[in-house]
Amino acid sequence: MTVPVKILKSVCALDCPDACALEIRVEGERVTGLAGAADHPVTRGFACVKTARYPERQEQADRLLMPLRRVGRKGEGRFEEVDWETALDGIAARLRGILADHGPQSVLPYHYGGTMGILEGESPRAFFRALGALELDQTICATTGSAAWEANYGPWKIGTDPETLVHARAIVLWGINALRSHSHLAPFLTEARRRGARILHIDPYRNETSRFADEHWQIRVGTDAALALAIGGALAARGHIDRDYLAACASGVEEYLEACAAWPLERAADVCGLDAAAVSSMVDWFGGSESPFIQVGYGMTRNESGGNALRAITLLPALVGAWRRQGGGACLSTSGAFRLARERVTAAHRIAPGTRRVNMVRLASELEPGVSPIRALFVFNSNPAAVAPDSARVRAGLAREDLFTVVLEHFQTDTADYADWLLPATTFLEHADVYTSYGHYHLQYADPVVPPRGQARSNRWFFARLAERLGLDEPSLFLDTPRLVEELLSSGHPWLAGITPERLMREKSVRLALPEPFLPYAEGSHFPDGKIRFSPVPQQLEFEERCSADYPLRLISPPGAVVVNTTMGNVPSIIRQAGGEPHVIVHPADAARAGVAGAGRVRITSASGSIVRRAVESEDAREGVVVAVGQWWPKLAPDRKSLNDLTNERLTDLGAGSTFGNVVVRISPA
Ligand SMILES: Nc1nc2c(c(=O)[nH]1)N[C@H]1C(S)=C(S)[C@@H](COP(=O)(O)OP(=O)(O)OC[C@H]3O[C@@H](n4cnc5c(=O)[nH]c(N)nc54)[C@H](O)[C@@H]3O)O[C@H]1N2
Ligand SMILES: Nc1nc2c(c(=O)[nH]1)N[C@H]1C(S)=C(S)[C@@H](COP(=O)(O)OP(=O)(O)OC[C@H]3O[C@@H](n4cnc5c(=O)[nH]c(N)nc54)[C@H](O)[C@@H]3O)O[C@H]1N2
Ligand SMILES: [Mo]
Repeated sequence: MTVPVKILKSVCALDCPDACALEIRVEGERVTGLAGAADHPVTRGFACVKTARYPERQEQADRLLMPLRRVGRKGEGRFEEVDWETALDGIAARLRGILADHGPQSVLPYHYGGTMGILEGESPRAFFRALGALELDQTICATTGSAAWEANYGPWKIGTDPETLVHARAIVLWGINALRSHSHLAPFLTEARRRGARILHIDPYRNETSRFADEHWQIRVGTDAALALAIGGALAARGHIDRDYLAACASGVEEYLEACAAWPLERAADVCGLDAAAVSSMVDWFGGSESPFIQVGYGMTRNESGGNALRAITLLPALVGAWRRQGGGACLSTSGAFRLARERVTAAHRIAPGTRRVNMVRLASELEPGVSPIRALFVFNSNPAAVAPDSARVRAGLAREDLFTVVLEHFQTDTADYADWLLPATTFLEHADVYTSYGHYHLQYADPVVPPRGQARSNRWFFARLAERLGLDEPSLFLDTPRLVEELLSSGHPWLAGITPERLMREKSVRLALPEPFLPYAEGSHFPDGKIRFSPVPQQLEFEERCSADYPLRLISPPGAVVVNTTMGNVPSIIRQAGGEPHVIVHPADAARAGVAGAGRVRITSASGSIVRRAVESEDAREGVVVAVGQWWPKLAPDRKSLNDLTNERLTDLGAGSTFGNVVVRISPA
């Protein structure tokens, strides 16, 4: 008998700016293929290397299919299968006890970017708010960039429409490996180049984007603000700035230009480790272009000066009036254009006065044995035992017998090993959701394309059933999908005009009703006075965490090519493609100095911990910089340790964000 084959529409839920429209091949109830939707203006018919492997992940034999109850020691990862009634009753009973003994401020939800879907990603917040639990500040990735952007341009992160980049003529990819982490930008960049654009990449890690670009500057980590201030000063000195635009649309420019004077090009080039002549000619190229454009990434903000750096860089297009022209300007994120009424599905009004906020970067300290007031932890859409800073201490906290931990997952991750209850979650192919994007302006909706495997259930289903058992009365927890979509679309914002729930659920992808042409800052900022803020002037900050004789190298950890954070990290074909084990790139001169030239595996040590990794010697890493490529499941690494055993809880200059790119280390023979 032949099994019927269907091609069904979906949306990639992985944490990536591209939020691709997908076509999923389904045979019976199995997912057997996946392609990028040809009719989506940004996806354009191709899926990236990671998403292309999702069918394998979806059908993998080790997917969690039944609720599990811990039988071993904490962290040992031994469980027994139970049914959902038993799991829900058991969790409700223990939680009631914790609430009675310690109150709701002993309960912490921990969740991040497992899915970009709003219903599965954000709506569970309503459960915790109805309970009166701790509020999680989601600082691990984007708050430094957000705070920096919004300090310049006012509320809501938006930027140049990527679909208009074909009109840009001077393109700077600054601190972003766009070909890897935002790969659907590539066709627009290629077309812009065909029409005459040049592309400059600024990154301490020479990667596929450097090779794609016309020019690459291998800048010293964390010195971008100095470079941007120097460029700003030179643009002014050479008459490239748009005085009319600045007079009408900006404030603090005089103060800014005075500060730039402290950064002559030669001084900046020296601090940044760049060629002064190249920087000088860039100033005329960028300043003389009709439509200069800068794409920035979050990766370069993950250090002590990251917020100031992002501010300094993204003021440059304003200085030359680039926002007035199609394709000109800058982009960090497009996410602020999606003016959904998220507060109505997350019960924002129920955050009680006096609720304590927990910075997720500080999870290790928050769970500290002996002192932590946290007694119950719910983890979903995240893998903190691997991705949170100072992860050995995170795992010590997770190992506490007095911490009740519930994990909702697809697989038995390192975090899942520490669960008291490990619950099988649905994938984006098995549940409905609404998707915004941080790299384009199309709102999307996806229905499930297959039924859940085994007993997998959605996050939403789980929290609604638990809420019933606890007698929580928050109505949004019990709404069905069409009603939640209706709530989300009910903000009345003009950019959602004409997008009804029926239309979104029928058409699946709908472009926001943005003005045409979309020139978001052509008339100034979104502050009440409409001015783009050059003051307080961004500064090049000195790092407190300095290289020393003990720790002479700086470690950065940009995204891997074939994984997304740790998602996909247990897919066999992905592990093969990633080289079988995690690696770091070390400059040959650094390897020689450390006595590890040709060593294969090396030990990497920071003040927080020590791990062993395969070393690849290459000038793709700037001298003085160790590049750890991508995250890995700790238990699948040769020493079963996390890259984040090396990182720490230090916060950034703006937005209280993570400093994964800040750590100083040494390497030595393994
Ligand atoms: N393939 C893949 N794609 C991903 C992800 C993934 O894990 N894998 N992760 C997703 C997620 S969660 C996010 S937040 C985004 C992240 O993506 P972004 O941060 O937007 O972009 P990245 O590609 O990480 O670019 C960061 C680049 O900055 C460089 N960098 C580090 N420090 C500095 C510095 O001080 N100055 C300068 N100029 N450059 C610096 C790094 O070497 C890296 O190449 O990507 C998403 N996309
Ligand atoms: N050293 C270092 N550490 C970093 C970074 C770095 O650059 N360097 N980057 C940081 C960044 S940018 C980010 S965004 C974070 C990412 O950290 P996380 O957001 O924790 O991302 P993942 O590690 O991919 O873990 C997501 C988990 O969610 C699960 N999941 C996916 N979909 C669903 C679902 O629908 N329901 C449930 N219940 N689970 C689901 C996946 O199986 C996966 O195990 O890591 C940070 N950590
Ligand atoms: Mo991220």
